[in-house]
Amino acid sequence: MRDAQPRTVYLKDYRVPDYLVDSTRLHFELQPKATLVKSQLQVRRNPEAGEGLPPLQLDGVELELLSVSIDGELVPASRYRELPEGLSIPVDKAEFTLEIHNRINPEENTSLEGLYLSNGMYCTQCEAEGFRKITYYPDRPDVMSKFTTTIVAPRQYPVLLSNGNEIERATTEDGRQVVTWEDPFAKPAYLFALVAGDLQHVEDRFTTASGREVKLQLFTEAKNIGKCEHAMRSLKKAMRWDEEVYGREYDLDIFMVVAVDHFNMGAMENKGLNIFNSACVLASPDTATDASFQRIEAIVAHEYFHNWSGNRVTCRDWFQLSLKEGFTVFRDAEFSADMNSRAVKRIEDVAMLRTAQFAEDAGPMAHPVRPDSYMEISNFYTLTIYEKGEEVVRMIHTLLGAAGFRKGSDLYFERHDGQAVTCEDFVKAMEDANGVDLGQFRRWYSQAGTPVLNVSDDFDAASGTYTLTVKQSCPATPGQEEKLPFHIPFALGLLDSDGNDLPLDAEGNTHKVLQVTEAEQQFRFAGLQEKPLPSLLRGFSAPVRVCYEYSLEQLQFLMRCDSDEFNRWDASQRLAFAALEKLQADFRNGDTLQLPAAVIESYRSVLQNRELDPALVAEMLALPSAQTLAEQAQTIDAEAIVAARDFARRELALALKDDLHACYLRLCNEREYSPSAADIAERSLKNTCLAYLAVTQAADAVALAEAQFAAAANMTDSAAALAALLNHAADDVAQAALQTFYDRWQGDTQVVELWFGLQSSSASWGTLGNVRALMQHPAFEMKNPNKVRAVIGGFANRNFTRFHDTDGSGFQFLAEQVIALDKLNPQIAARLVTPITRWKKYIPEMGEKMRAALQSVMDSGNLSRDLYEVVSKSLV
Ligand code: B3K
Ligand code: ZN
Repeated sequence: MRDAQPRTVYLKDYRVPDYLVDSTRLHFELQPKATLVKSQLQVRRNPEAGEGLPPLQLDGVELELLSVSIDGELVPASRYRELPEGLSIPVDKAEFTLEIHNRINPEENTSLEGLYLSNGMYCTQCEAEGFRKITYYPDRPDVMSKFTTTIVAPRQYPVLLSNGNEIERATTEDGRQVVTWEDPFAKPAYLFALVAGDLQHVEDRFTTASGREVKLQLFTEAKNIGKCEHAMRSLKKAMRWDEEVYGREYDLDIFMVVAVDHFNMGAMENKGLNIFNSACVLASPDTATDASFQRIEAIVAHEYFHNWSGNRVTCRDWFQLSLKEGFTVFRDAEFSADMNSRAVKRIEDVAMLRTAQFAEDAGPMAHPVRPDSYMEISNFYTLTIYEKGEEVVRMIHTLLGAAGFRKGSDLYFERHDGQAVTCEDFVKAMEDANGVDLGQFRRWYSQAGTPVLNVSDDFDAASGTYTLTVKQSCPATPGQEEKLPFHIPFALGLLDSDGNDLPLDAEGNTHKVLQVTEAEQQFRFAGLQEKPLPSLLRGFSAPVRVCYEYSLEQLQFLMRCDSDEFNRWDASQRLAFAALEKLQADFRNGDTLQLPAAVIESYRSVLQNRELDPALVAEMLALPSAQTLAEQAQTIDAEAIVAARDFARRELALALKDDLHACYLRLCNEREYSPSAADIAERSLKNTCLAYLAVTQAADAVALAEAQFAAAANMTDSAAALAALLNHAADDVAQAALQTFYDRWQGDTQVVELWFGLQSSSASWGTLGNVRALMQHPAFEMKNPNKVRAVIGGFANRNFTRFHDTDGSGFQFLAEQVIALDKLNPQIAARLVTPITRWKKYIPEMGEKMRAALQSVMDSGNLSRDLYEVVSKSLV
């Protein structure tokens, strides 16, 4: 647990490492409570670090030190110093072999960082600073070393894995297995991995573009062996895509993936041995929803892509995290767009960015894509680093074009292969390969906050000139009062009154990317017959908010005619947002709520549009989530948001009942399940219709949900029907469905997680009492992050209605759970506390209740560094 005031680490203090480690030999004797770790490091003074021989500083946390030797000589304990989080060893030569023996306790390790046990299987998680929980080491990404790993384990762990290639296998006299792995690529310790367990595997092969054969293996517990096919297929697609789009081939002879149940995040890109949260790799049609299928495809690809963007070229320090994460998310997003519907992928990503990343940017933990400081790096695996970081890379792609971007990425990989580098090196490679200046663009890396573009226009009929005035600003964020103007690629089109795109230049281009670089700028378009309608920020070409006064008619027109599918959706969101804002105001004033007929008719025409991709129709029909509305509000009045949204949803459902029903029936089919984009799109629209119909609570609508629940041949349909019943059927019907579902799936970990999540996130079913009861369920486990995320996270993040109950009980509940969790798993506790850190944005009576809950976390005392950082920064 933490010192009184945890230290803050600053980017400006970065120094190259004093010593380098040319090779690392690790030897593990696995025991649940007392694993013996022996490490042998070839250490060398870093010639770039200056003169003299300073003491060797090693990181180490929660380790039992047994011995230290240098060149075979035991160093007496009186010579070295044990520090609170490491070891300081005096050095008198520039090159030496350091040998350290220490013991660790994997069974007690509930932080899931370092070496730990998950369902009896040993596994590791070392990023960012978990290796120091395994042995003393210079645990920083700019120390890259060649690792050889020997694992000794009893027979009940027949599978013993580490990075690279297996080079030796033997049995000890007492019958234990000994396996040695060697990774030919130098890597930082955060990419080290070890797995030992009684696992089965599926195997496949991939032939690279240059004709090398790679063995692909996916390991899991025997009961899950039938759930590996989709991930394996996704892996092969990703390997091919990276060759075709980036010219990147895989570099080892074997690529392994292991599924584990206890995991803090989605997955980890350890060299040659990716470790996955089971929920992000295992799927079968009857147990996984479409969303899971797509998430698995994306995450398998993401981790695979890291082999180049992260492993071959890694980060110099953790301030550069977005170098690998932003770039790799961009790579996986483009991969998913190529494999599925591009527009729908973009809509999903932007909806998430706007809801969650914009909120982060406006909250107490706001930070730039390349932060300047942190207390605990685990707190910086954020939406800003990942998703806004992605947007920054995407903007470079937009500015340079696909071919220019590829030239830049080729140069980046060639120039920096085998190095630990910075975001600056990435931008420089892009500049050098294209002969462009991205000087001002770099502000995206250093300035936090979401820029706002205020757009107004004017048409001079006499000269046929249309003028757009764009003003940019960016709100203050912690530590950054004033912002300089950003370089914003602002894509747009202009529509004539027939809905056609107008030519925007002499070449007749109808799509243009304006370079917004000043605080205020004007752009002129000449030779127009009539005032055009602007379609702004097409494809969401920059992570900004655009304010432009569209009329209801103009939005309806864009929803119908815009050639940019993303902006059609965006117009639907603007239209819904305006309507919901009015309803919120009426609710607050005690006025009668009314949804204008014109709004209802816009939805009807979307629903009746048979030309559009059904997935796009589903996205356009869905009202912005309560979380999105909260993010967009000046001051959050949760009660008004819920009242307005529930009212609008019900009005739409009642008015469109017949269309919804017809659409639902049209999309029902008996086809065998496939996670293809076309089939997913149809299920998405069908289940959107079902959810709307259920809102009416009419007997025939509930019967429809019951029938779908009974007959569903895949998990997408089954879960959608169960959700509809939980939200809108009578309690006894919902209860019976829950029981049937549990009886059928209780043996399946992933489905039970889904079952938990559906309940805790249901506005009707997920009452605080029911959520507390779920935590008593035998399948709930506080030490398992997936269960915590499903039950507690489902309630706090996805059950807006109940979590924001006006008595504040939801906030107190969250505070209690966060305090309890912090003792087990600080990373998860620090993440889970987020909803109550945004208290300043709420109306005072609710904000105060949230703040009090947050204060009670602080007052509970002895917080982990992770939780302390978030809570202390949020109470300011
Ligand atoms: N790089 C890992 C994240 C590690 C998080 C450690 N707290 C997964 C990923 O982004 O691919
Ligand atoms: Zn990643």
